[in-house]
Amino acid sequence: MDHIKSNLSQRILLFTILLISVLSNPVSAQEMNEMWGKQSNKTRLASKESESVKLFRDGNYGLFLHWGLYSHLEGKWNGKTYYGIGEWIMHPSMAGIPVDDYMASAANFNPVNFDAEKIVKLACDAGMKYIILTAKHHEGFAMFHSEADSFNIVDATPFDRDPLLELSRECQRQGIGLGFYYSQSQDWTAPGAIKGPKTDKNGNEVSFDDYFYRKCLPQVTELCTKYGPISLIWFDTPGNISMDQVLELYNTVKKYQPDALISGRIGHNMGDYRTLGDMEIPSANAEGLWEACDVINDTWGYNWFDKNWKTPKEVVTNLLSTVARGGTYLLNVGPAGDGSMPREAVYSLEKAGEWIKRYPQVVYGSGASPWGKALPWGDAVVADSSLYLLVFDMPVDNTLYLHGLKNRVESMNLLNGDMATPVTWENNGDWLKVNVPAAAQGDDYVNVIKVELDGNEAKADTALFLSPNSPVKYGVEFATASDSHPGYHNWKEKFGEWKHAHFINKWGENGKSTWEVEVMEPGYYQVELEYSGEKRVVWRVTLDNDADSSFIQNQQGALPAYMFKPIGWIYLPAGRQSLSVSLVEGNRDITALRSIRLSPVK
Ligand code: JFZ
Repeated sequence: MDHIKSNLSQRILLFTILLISVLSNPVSAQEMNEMWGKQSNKTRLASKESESVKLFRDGNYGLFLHWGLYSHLEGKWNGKTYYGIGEWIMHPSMAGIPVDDYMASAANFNPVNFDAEKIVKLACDAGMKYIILTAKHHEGFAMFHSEADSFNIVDATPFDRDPLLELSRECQRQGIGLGFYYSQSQDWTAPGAIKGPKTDKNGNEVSFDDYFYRKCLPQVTELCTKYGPISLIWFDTPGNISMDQVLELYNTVKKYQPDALISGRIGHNMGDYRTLGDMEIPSANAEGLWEACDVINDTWGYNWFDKNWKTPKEVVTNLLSTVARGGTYLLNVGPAGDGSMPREAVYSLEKAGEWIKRYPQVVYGSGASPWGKALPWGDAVVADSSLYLLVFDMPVDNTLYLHGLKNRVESMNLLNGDMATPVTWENNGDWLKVNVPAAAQGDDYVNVIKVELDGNEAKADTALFLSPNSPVKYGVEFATASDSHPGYHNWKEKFGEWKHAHFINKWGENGKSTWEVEVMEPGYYQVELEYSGEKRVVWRVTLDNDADSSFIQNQQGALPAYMFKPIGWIYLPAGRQSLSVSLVEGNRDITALRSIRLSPVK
């Protein structure tokens, strides 16, 4: 992701140049910088809160549709299957389809089963509040009738309909928001664009400006003027597009659609909200307006072979985890080449939607957990002065432990639609023991317990805590690293399927990773470490605050992929403990520690 992180001094220089050059623009680079600089974007947008902001911030759940010419190729070219993200099939890292061949394949694209009414109804039934459709992806094919460029679904295929027109009408009729994805820099079939042909049809050299002013800007203008009110434009992969051009794009959208939000991937840190790395839900609460974008299987664009669907429960828990961190969940489904929605995706979305209809208060307009991170057995959100406990994995004894809630509890109820079953609880110093009724062991994906508080905003001590009846896992992002190197990386396993990890490597002589944890019940805890590396390593886990500095130490294998390995039992007394992990033997450079898991020994 180095291309995204711009070097500070370069940016200062750019700002200076742009201050002079763009003063005539409705939004100047300076204003942009101020917007993104000191204030969080939440503060900025709160002052002129638009419908789109409300939709995004309170709706909390949207449908992403990657649908294009690639969908009808469904991961296959000339009889060979390319396993990876479907919308990249043309790219040299996949099938490497020549521009002319790819463009010619449009003659066979005829998505006669596209049914905007059905798709919008599905999104509504699923509990989603807006839809974002790929108007043009990296391969340059427009899914709308574009006057600016004839490589589009109306002019280049036998399908004589404009899906964006149909979708925009249905979104308005059924009352949900609509946004468009537009690849502003990469266009693999447009001369001059990033990764596009270097010359035009006549062999003349063309520049990015040619592409930008002849195709990109006119098409974005079309999107903003031909389809009624839109909530959002989802720009992506800015590459090295200039700040001037980003401003032009930004101002063009705002000129015609002042209410529309613009994704952070427009470039140069502009845009109205942040999109996190693909397929990533952060582990700690994040401020401001942001979105996690996820996929219901492993590919954005449809592939015939990808049947790795997220279950309804996974959809629900991913959505809730995102909301509990303070974000909005955008979930992608790739419609097939005939325009239909994959049946399994429909199944998961509808089932998840039925759950959401029973518990709308924990999804819409609800806010982040006061604990700042996931809880051992699930998560928490707040809404209108109540706290909601979301139980993803109910402990076998139906008992939940919570540490550090600062508010007095007035009442607790296990919810199910309109039904509420009273829940009892016990206070024990900083700990709260919640006795969940057996009714919770039904077939619901997530149990919801409403906790009425003393009327004050929910506050909690954000210290890590160990549950006496369920395992907990804490990543190194919640630890302090000393004489070692904390880092974060993304990598692809299958092509285009991103994984993310915080890690600690480069272990010095005194290198360690230290977690401070609250222990309620003294006793033995099984310690497992998640790490990657090579050959063999020896780890030590020390109880720092113990007078005898008790520790456990053992050798384990190390592999290039992150894996959990058991280290042993450690005895933990009650109260605040400091646990340090250090590398005793092994490759000090590459051994990368990712997390610790502590399971009470019963
Ligand atoms: C991009 C596209 O290339 C991809 O095809 C899909 O549309 C996806 C939603 O977005 O891929 C990215 C862009 C940014 C990151 C990762 C994948 N990122 O910042 O981690």
